[in-house]
Amino acid sequence: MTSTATHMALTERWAAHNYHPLPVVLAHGDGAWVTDVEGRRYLDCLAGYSALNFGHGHPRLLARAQEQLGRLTLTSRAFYNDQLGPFAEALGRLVDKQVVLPMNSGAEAVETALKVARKWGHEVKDVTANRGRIIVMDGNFHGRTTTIVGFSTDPVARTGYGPFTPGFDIVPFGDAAAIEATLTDDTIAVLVEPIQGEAGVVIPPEGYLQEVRDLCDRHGLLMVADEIQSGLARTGRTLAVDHEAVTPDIIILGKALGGGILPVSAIVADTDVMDVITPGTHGSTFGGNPLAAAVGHEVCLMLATGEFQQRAATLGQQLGDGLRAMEGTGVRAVRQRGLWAGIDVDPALMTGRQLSERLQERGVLAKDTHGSTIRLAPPLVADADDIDTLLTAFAAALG
Ligand code: IF1
Repeated sequence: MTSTATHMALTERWAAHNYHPLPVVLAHGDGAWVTDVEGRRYLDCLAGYSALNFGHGHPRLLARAQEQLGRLTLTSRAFYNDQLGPFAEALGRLVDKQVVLPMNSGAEAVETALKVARKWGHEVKDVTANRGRIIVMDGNFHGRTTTIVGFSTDPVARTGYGPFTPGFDIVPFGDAAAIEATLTDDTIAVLVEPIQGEAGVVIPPEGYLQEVRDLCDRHGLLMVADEIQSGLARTGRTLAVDHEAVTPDIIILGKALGGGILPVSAIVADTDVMDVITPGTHGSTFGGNPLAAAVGHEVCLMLATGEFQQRAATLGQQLGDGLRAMEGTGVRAVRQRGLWAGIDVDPALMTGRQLSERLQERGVLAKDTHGSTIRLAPPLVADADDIDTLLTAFAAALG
């Protein structure tokens, strides 16, 4: 069966569940652009949900991966490999943390952060074993495991998957006082996306992250930042928390850490937190494998120059200015930080899904988050002409 026929068969199956992926079958990627099986080119403004910050097939990342493919790709955690050390050192230096615990998917890294926080709560904060509680945010998205969807506030993500893991309290995002009002003696951590991606690039009030940091210090809680989507230059800084100069206790990374080539995730922290994980009490088959470590190392070296952070800031300003100029003509709200934007369009005009279809017709691939909100996240290797192309297509799609 051809790939298109397979796609059509899947599309029919999914349609029965009212799930309709965009009718496009991609075959080739090149920088910020992709080509479908019919040879049509699109500007990729989903970018793997920010896993493709460096674009499709970045030559430096491909070269590093291809070199490592021929050397050593997997050893298991029982044996050390010569790529893991340089990766951990470069990542720790990039985000100013002492210890790196490498995993594979983002959800695995989030689960690892939850385990570390719980063990820290019991062994360091002296909360009774199995009673530690973690505060999470309304509108959160941290992955798809049953523990994680158990504290989701999206019925689509969680319905039918119970029973769920206990020990989580949900508060409104952006409201530090709500955290203060909810915490108890058993609270051990606050888990927050510095900017909520799936919720529609929701940026909290200025100073919120500092307020969370301060209340965690006051109450002896761990501040855990999920930077899987917001991190690694997407918002114009290495991490989204850098916009407030806030230092979380645990930083969760993924997506772009794998260079758009393979799954690489990690949690980073200092020894006072990470040392609760003793050798052999956590791990995974592929976590820290030499191929992932080689690519992750190259990603960290590329981010160390600040080039991609600057690109995201400059191109993001161009994107944001262009989108804000459309406010009042179909655009109701624009939330933008770096090369990452959430746009609410007038529901009377069209849904986010309809807008993504109209953008596809005009050579731009993007994905709605919900209702009449669409997220734009081009690869950071896009250029000013690409952003102009995007803005022109966006204005035409609204017309
Ligand atoms: C899907 C959403 C985005 C994430 C944050 C952890 C993870 C994600 C902040 C888990 C993953 C992906 C998952 C993918 C679609 C996409 C997504 F729509 F689901 F919510 F980006 F917004 N923390 N997000 O954004 O990482 O295990 O996937 O590697 O599941 O539909 P993962």
